[in-house]
Amino acid sequence: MQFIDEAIIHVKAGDGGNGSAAFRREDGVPRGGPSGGDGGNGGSVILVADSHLASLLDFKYKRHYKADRGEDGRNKDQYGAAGSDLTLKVPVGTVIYDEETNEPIADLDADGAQFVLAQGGIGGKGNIHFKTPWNQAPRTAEPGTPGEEKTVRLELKLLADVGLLGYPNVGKSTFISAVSRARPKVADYPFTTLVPNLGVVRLSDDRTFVIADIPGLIEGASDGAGLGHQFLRHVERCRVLLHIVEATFTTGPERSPKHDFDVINRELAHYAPELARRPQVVVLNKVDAIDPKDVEEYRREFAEAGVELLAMSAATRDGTSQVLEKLWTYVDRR
Ligand SMILES: Nc1nc2c(ncn2[C@@H]2O[C@H](COP(=O)(O)OP(=O)(O)OP(=O)(O)O)[C@@H](O)[C@H]2O)c(=O)[nH]1
Ligand SMILES: [Mg+2]
Repeated sequence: MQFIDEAIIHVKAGDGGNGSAAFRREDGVPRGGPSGGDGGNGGSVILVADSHLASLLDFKYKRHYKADRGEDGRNKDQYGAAGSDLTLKVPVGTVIYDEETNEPIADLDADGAQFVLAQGGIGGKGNIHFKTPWNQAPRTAEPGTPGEEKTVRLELKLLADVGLLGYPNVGKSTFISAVSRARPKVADYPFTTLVPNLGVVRLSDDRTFVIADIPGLIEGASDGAGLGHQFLRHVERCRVLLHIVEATFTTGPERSPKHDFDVINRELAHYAPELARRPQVVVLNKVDAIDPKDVEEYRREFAEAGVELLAMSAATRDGTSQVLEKLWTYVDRR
């Protein structure tokens, strides 16, 4: 299934129906009084978060949404029926932005959370309401008010406790496969992962958390290099980032764990300074394939910069449980 995490839609709530300005016409009632009923209220456009949805795909193909108008009021005191609301399901974690001002309007971050995106118009009053002792035959009836109309941007920001961060090919997907039941594609080339994946880690019955695997970042990602950095939105809500570096370097001669670490942190700061300040657990992966002496060398280099470097092999799972325990110390600060 295609993963779409951004969409712009236009919504229009139903207008209120007009009130009626009718008069009674009955045998034996020579000058019947006012009998025009009220217009019905227009339907609203409502967004509801639904955990069964994983992407904003539906909104890529259909962009205009309109709720029903309220019926007009009629003769014989009949009220117009209200227009039905239009309910649109969105994935949990959808944030709604005003397309013009770019201001966030709502964040549907829990299953079942609702938001009235466009309020239906109010039905106009019929002339039955305007009869007074000095005006027995009012011709006044109110028109319905228009339903709200707006253009909004929907953005899906996945809900995960831990976000994976790192260059392409360092073993992010291998790690999430090793520690959860998620099975993203793993391959020996960069940009294997094209869309985010979530995995649930179960340390024990009451210690579970969610990890988000996202596509790799490279130098210049903030200017669109590689797959760009827009996927970082999916780690924005994470409490802690697991920054994976590696030292076998199939992808570039100038690379080193510390070089990669610094580059990714620069890209992170370009994307959002706030995200760059999020706690990071840093781990050297693929230690099965390098000399243990090198591991110690890298540790020292990171320690000089004040960063603790863990070590693991996602392939053999050596060291992965220490990484998970370390992550848990950040996740468990609820
Ligand atoms: N020797 C060794 N190879 C590993 C280890 N972890 C991952 N690999 C290999 O490294 C390659 C890349 O692994 P992925 O998990 O796809 O890497 P990724 O970071 O998800 O890559 P992108 O999705 O492209 O960003 C694959 O060939 C893996 O088999 C490890 O611990 N040791
Ligand atoms: Mg991957």
